[in-house]
Amino acid sequence: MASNSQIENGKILPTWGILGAGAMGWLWTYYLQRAKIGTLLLQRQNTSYRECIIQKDSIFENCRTSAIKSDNPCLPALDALIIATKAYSVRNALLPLQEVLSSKQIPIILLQNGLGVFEEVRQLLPEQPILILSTSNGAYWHESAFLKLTGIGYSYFGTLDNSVPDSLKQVLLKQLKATGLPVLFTDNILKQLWEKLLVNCSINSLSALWLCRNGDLLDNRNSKQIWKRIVQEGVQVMRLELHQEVEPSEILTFIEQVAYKTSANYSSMCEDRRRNRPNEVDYIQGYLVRKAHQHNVSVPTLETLAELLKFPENSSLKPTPN
Ligand code: KPL
Repeated sequence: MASNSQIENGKILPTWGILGAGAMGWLWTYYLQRAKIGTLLLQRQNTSYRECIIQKDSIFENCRTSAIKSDNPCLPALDALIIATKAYSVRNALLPLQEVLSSKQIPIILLQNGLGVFEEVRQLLPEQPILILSTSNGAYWHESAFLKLTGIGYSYFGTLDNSVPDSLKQVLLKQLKATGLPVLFTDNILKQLWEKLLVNCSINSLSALWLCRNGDLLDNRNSKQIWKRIVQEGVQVMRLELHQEVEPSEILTFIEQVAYKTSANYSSMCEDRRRNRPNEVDYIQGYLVRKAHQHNVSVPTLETLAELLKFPENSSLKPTPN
């Protein structure tokens, strides 16, 4: 079995795998390494390491991680595996790993925007400990040259079923907190995921359609009006899904806070549009619309957004790499 254990002062450091070398995959690689956690990037290429330049404030740092081809059957015993691919790629990215992950019972941590991925992964790996990390950290690729970290938000950590023993939750939480990023454990991660879903429905939709930074939406009368409609529609579905009261004004304030904290950021959906790449509409706006239909709730604004955001299917532009 290939070993990737890193040793410091005679102590074996924990090692986390990262599947997906996009902005969020590198952001967590960078912060985990700062917490003295070894990282192993699972990738399509066959190289033994990968590098990336990270800009934080005005400082540039080189981040280097060990790497392995993701279908390598000799995957070392990882302490956890962060899945940082786009929501629509998770299933296919996990397929070659299905056997090794379930035989070693490696805990999986999902980072995706939107909802619906947990159920897909649970179907693939019925016994696996699966956790969710819902974050509002901002990061984007600056002219494909380096990754710019643009804002720190709270990350909520939890699970949607009882597949994870408390002791394991505590160990993973401690390691996540060691990154210095604000990470909170929650017993109600579904509420956080719905709040984030409405943030993504609001910020990502408009920034992708108008090709602007998150912060540009803040002083814009049109965006405020549309956000109100999104929240009014979304909250009705959210209440029915969570069986609990939800205050629209609190969600609106949260959306504004995230837009403010990540004002320099291009949202992930805006980035996808700029590169003419597929986006996560089916897991964000589309998910909400599907749930609304199940509950017979009318969501005309969200339906229109879900249709407008069908990129690149409706575009004649050619995709550009990264
Ligand atoms: O989740 C995001 C995204 O871009 O997908 C936010 C929090 C809106 C940051 O841009």
